[in-house]
Amino acid sequence: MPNFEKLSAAANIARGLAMDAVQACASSHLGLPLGAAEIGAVLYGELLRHDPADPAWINRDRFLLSAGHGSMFLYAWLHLCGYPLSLDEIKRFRQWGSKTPGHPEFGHTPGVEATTGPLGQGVGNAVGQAVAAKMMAARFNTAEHAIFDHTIWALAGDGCMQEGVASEAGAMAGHFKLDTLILIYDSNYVTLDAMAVKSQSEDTAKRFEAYGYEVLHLNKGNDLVEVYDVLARARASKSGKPRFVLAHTLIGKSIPEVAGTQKAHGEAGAKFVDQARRGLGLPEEKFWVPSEVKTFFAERREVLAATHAAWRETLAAWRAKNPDLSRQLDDANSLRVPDDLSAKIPSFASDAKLATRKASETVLQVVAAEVPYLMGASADLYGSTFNYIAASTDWDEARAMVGLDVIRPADPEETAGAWLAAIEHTGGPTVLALTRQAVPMLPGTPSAKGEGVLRGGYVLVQESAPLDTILIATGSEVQHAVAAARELGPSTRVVSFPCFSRFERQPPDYQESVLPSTCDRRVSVEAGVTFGWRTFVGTRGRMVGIDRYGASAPGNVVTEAFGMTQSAVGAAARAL
Ligand SMILES: Cc1ncc(C[n+]2csc(CCOP(=O)(O)OP(=O)(O)O)c2C)c(N)n1
Ligand SMILES: [Mg+2]
Repeated sequence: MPNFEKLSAAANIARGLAMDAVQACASSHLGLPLGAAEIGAVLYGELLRHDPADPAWINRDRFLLSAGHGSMFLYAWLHLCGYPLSLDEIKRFRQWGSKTPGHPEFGHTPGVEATTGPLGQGVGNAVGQAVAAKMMAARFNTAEHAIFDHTIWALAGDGCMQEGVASEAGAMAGHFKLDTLILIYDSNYVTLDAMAVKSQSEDTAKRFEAYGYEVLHLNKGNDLVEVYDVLARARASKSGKPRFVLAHTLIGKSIPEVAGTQKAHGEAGAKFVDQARRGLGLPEEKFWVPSEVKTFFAERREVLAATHAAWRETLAAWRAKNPDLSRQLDDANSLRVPDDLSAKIPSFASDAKLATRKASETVLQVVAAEVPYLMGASADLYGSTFNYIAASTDWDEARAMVGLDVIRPADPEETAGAWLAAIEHTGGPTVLALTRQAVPMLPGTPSAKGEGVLRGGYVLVQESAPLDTILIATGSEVQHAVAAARELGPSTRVVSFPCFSRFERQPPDYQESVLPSTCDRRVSVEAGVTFGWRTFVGTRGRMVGIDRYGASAPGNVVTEAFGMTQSAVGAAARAL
């Protein structure tokens, strides 16, 4: 049995930290940290099997705060339970350069398992992590050794439950029986502007039951004994289903002037904090953590460290018995890509005329076999996209997202290069924008094209007379640029430009060698909005694109009607 007295003290200290931090910066959200303090105490004080001394322990339980606006909940508990997040960082809540930004950022703060803030998204992240947890157990556990048995916990609020993404991901977790997931719904009857009843009347627990969850009711979400009882049952359940805990809490608890109302959601309660702190028995000293709470968590850390050490022994025994699996685990963990991956990709006939989607299918079979940790998904479109990972048709919008590489290859060999680029890029996600239209094989060797894709843009057709005009294109439009260059004459260069962001990461002299600043007669061509192209064509340049919404017709009719043709590119170049 947990020591409820100590947990209760910890809950109130976490409340104090949230009050002091929000009061100090005069902004943010007090409602959730105060309302869910008992849930935090039971998780961080008792149930989570993690190791604050090693936030990267691979078999740790993960906790995701989907309701990211309540970030002080997370920071207070991470600090108290001993993650490397100092009290100074709590004092610098929401300040420039601190480890405690307004919304939790993955990779920035130790112990934060996902970037959250857009409501509902954390549920999506949690489902993804629950998939990964299932996959790790299925791939690596043996009858003798279970090295992966962690749980993904997520805390989501009313707003999260209203978001489509939470329903979509949530339903998927039910369908796939992701029993690695425990989703706690902080149902506190309040959203931002109003009482929740103004905007929702569904029976959310029934909805998740219908998705295939085991539903547990936590009626008194501020009663430590009941919180522990229900969450421990959720953890121990062998139902084989994800668990949905319907928890009722009092938003803003401990600030009576606002508790239970929408005024509790944000920082409005901050002006009553001095009185509220006295009500909790906190001393005048702000950001106060008493030694009994420090000792409680220090002792807890010892228990967790011992659990972690025992796991390490199991891991060592597992490694000794399963050298192949052991190697695979290390490869997956370091996202290793075999050195000879590109050599294994079959070459395409030089006269091939193939949709890049089709070429991608061929490449993907090799990549999936060689990179076993690759996980695939298809938006019920496998039969038309020929891949596990659905292609985006909105690549021009995706390009605007910071940290996302969008690659739009032009022919089968560029498609192979695009896959290699995506697989070797571990610094962020990559979108491959593939076409259903058959495209011809472009001039150039496979290695030049592969290398060119890695660089984001490259000279596909070199001019054979002093440079006069540069045509820059991506994807299925590169063929039109190549044809137009033939017609325009030997002073025309064609640049294939599959990935803006990769090109922008190249050294300036490489960029200059592809797009010399001395040549300002430039035309871009791409069957998408022209947004973003001005940077590369310059003020004098022209852009051939489609600045309107779509239309339906056979491919050749659409490209003709939208002017995605050799003659349109030629005309734009002549008009410069
Ligand atoms: C997708 C999205 N829409 C709107 C917001 C703005 N927003 C932040 S918190 C919030 C209300 C959330 O209500 P609830 O989840 O019940 O949180 P509580 O008030 O209980 O803390 C809103 C609308 C957001 N962060 N994300
Ligand atoms: Mg709410």
